Amino acid sequence: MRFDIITIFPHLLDSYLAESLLKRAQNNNLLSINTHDIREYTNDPHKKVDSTPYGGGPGMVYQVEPVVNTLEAIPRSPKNLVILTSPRGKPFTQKMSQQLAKYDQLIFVCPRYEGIDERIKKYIDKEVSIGPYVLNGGEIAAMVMIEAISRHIPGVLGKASSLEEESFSKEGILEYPQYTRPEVFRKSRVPKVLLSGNHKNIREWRDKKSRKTTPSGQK
Ligand code: 6GU
Repeated sequence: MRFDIITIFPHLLDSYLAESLLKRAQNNNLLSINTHDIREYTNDPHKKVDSTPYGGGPGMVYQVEPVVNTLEAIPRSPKNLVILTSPRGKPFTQKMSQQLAKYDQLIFVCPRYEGIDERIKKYIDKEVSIGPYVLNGGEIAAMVMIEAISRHIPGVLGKASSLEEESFSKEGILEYPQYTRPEVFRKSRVPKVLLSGNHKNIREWRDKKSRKTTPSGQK
């Protein structure tokens, strides 16, 4: 699967990509993440990519031309989708992450400042938000989505079973609480049932706990 990120800060995510599981996934050719600097696609001698809004008002607005130039320079896979990151978009959910994982290529357009010239919409397939708050730019939002989507690509997670048992993926129910060594930490004990060796009881306990920890609205 191929991801493309259109941004004025192509290096913003470098350290994350160099350290995370996504690095290994890229080395194993399971996915590729490509950043594209909008400033490289402007005809402006000062590499300006934004301007003041028509009609007045505060802030700056991304110009449509350099963004479209960037978009058009990206090679397209047959099954691709262009996503605009925006607090006005459709809420990103686990379900959406599964649907988006079916594409060969996702291209994220990440505006900063006050936003982007509305005429970009002609080139956008889907507008997505990662939550009800406003970020300075869409780059981190794109990374959040890429990370959630990548987990559905076979081989990205270490063990196939980690996704199966993981939060949300089983009927949208969150994972049960986990414990490991030591048995006692500062008087705080591991629940007895987990030390009992009784697998039926353990399964029932985990099932009860995972239902309890799933926030309503996510069940
Ligand atoms: Cl996708 N972008 C921005 N700029 N702010 C957001 C967002 C996206 N999702 C929530 N807030």
